Amino acid sequence: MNLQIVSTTPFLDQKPGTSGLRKSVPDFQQPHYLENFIQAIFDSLEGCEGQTLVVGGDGRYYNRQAIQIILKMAAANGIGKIIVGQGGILSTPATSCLIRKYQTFGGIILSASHNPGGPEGDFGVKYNIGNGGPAPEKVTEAIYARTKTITEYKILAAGDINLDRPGSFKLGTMDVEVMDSVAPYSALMAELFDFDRIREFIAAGNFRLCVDSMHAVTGPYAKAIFETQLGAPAGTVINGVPLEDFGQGHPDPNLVYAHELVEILFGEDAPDFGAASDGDGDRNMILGRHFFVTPSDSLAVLTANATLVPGYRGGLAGVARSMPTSAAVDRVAAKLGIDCYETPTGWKFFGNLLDAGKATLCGEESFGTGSNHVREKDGLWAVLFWLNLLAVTGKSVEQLVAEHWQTYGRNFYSRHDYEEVPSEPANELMAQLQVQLATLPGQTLGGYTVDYADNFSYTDPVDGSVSKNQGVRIGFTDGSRIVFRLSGTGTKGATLRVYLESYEPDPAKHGEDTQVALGDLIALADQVAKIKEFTGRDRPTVIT
Ligand code: VG1
Ligand code: CO
Repeated sequence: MNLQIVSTTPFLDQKPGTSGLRKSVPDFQQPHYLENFIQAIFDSLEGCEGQTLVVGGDGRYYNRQAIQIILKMAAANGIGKIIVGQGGILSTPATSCLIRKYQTFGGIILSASHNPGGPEGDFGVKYNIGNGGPAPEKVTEAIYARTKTITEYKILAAGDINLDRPGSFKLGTMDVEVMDSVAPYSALMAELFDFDRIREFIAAGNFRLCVDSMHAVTGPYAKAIFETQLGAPAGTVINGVPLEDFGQGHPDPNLVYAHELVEILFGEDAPDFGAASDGDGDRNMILGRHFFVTPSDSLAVLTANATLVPGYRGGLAGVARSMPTSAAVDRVAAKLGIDCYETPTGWKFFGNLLDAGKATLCGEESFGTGSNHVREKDGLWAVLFWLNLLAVTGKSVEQLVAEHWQTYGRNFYSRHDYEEVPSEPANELMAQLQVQLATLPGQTLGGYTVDYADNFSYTDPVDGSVSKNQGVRIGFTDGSRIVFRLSGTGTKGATLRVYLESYEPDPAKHGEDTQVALGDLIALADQVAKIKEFTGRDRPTVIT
């Protein structure tokens, strides 16, 4: 075995963000950059020698090269076995599925999710623990600490492994198993959802659907599930071939970036149902004919109707949502008499709740929904959940949502993102907001009276760990809310996210345009946070 020990010096910018380490491809291609971070992972994992890890990525540029490096480093670090997706492809939820199915020690996911890819795009590395979910903060902090003191890494001098067909290989003493990327995941979906019912519903011919994989990882999964297993016509899945640069697109399933799908669903002779997923397959956007479902509403509708789906027929233990996600699901939980947890942004905070059986469904406003079937959010799972509901109820997407609002009232909701703002003014904006917090409660601003103002702090109910400074919240006495936070996934400057929410019980007003309904709060957000002044921007880059 030709083991090499390579001297290196630390990079001081390897702090994982909301979802792993994300940097530009040129950053990752610097000599030793990827290797340092991977060695820091191995050094921080106690007892990983001889164990099995899952490795895969979303197929973006540098995925293949990175996997070969990781395989050789794993072999040099005494890992027992690596399970890798064919072609190096594994969606994030499929990786979680494999970690759980084979009870591996953990896994490494190569993705920068919805960030654009290509030689000048972004790349990312995320470590997942043995429950299949993102490493909690204590693990990512240990990895980061190690990156700051690293002096060497270990790698095997060996040829590349052929990842393009399933098979078993040896790398030094380590086993490598290249596995079909789709089959274990699609088998899990078939357990949760009524595939026969959905197949009959599609075959009946009165229902058309379109699924946009945005040239990212879900293409092979979506084709296998929707076209082959559920019998939807060929061509149902668009942009279904994963490309290293995502066809120069931005694989973020929202109204702005998934415009091709949006034009189809809002065009003439539109299909009944549309869905898109992101770079690594954990996000979803749900559309009906001429109708957009906000992710917060989607979580609420799935929760309210969960018992119509085989996998959740027995009811839900509880639900969880990230703090900036609208309170629509809270109203459903209250009616069902189940617990509703509010966590910081990022899927890693749901892990303990899912493991402890406190929550069954979880969701984030950022187009993420999932359940206890894996420990990641899961884009195609959400699409199948909706299809199952449509097949069982025979209702349209719009009908299901409108009826939901009639029962529970409507939480108007929108997120305004100001992307690539220089970091310094963005930090100043947050700092001056923080200073105001103590004096805001009781004040009347633009007709709204401030009920509470704080910086969200979360105490995990399972292990007691505390996560502070998770976003500034200003709540008003009528239940409206504005939340401000800086993104932890961007790679250029800072991204300010402003989350706006108001509650409308009156069905006569449910048809109003969201930006109009939230107009006063939008103006108020600018007044309180001085967004235009600090960012120098007239309007957000992206509104979802
Ligand atoms: C964003 C979203 C957050 C999500 C995270 C990872 O984080 O807001 O809800 O969990 O991305 O999703 P931030 O810190 O930029 O707001 V993914 O699909 O990029 O792994
Ligand atoms: Co993602």
